[in-house]
Amino acid sequence: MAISNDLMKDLYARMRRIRDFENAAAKLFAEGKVPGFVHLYLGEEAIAPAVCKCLRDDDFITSTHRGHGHIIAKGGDLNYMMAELFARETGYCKGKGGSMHIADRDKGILGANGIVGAGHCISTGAGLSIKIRGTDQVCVCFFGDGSTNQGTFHESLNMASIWKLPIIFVCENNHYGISMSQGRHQAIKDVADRAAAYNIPGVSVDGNDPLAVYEAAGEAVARARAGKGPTLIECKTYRQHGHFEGDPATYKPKEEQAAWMAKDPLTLFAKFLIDNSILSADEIQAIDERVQAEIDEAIAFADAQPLPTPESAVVDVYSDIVEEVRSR
Ligand SMILES: Cc1ncc(C[n+]2csc(CCOP(=O)(O)OP(=O)(O)O)c2C)c(N)n1
Ligand SMILES: [Mg+2]
Repeated sequence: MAISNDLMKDLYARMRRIRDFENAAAKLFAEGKVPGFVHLYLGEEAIAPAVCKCLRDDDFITSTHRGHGHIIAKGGDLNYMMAELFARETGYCKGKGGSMHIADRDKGILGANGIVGAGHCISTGAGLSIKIRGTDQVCVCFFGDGSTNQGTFHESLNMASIWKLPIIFVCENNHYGISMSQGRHQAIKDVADRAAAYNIPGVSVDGNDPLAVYEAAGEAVARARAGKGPTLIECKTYRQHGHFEGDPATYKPKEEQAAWMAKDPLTLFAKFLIDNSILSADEIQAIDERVQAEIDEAIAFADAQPLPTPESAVVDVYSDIVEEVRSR
């Protein structure tokens, strides 16, 4: 698939936006400005932007506990995201959900999720809804290597395969589930091998190379839109920080960390763009400065927002549908 220079520039900007948002979140968490748990996408920035570049606005994504990158890549609003991290009234969940529950239905973002493996089922539901409604939308399901040991993964791939649902299952294999390395939690090296059990295509790509991810995702999206069913894409990558902010990650071998840091997706892609005369170093710097200004603005916005009132703790406790049924 041809990849234009404009697309590559936009990919870089999206990756940079995630990198800067996450670095800011790490700093703000350390300063005590962000309550609750924060799981960062640092090191995995090549994946969600490349996949979401293949999507339309009316397509869906499901996310995980490590969701900031997915949400930013699908066009989530940085101000409302940051306000949610600050637990403020104007945040995406009115300050009640925090990092792990950000959703934006208008943008097809069906939600980050603290329940490992829940996204597989939500995507399968979204895929079934698309099929029943007869549209040509697709749904991307982002998930980690650890979650592929959950029953939900196997049940969802089975149903998606037999019903030919328009889903792209994107495994972000960062080689860890919390502190447990992939070699200790499953007896396979390539998660993509699991596609064979469900008779769907399974591909394994370098998850630190946005162009490789874009290529695989483009094919899978076209297949899903054409009614040919789901694909499993495994993106090999690495979680540069601990499982959550505050986890010192002493279980990660130093050589392993160093080897993956040398494959940092932002550094490599910037070098690729410069080496191939797609962007100059000055143009990269201009993008970096523009993105940093966006992040600074989001932090200033969040900081200026009010905290939720104590009374609001009992509002929106049930979903709209429950309220609606009750009022009948
Ligand atoms: C159903 C469920 N079981 C266990 C947990 C605890 N837990 C949180 S994250 C995690 C590991 C997830 O690993 P992976 O799917 O590889 O995602 P990663 O954190 O590496 O992105 C676990 C076991 C949970 N949140 N939900
Ligand atoms: Mg993992």
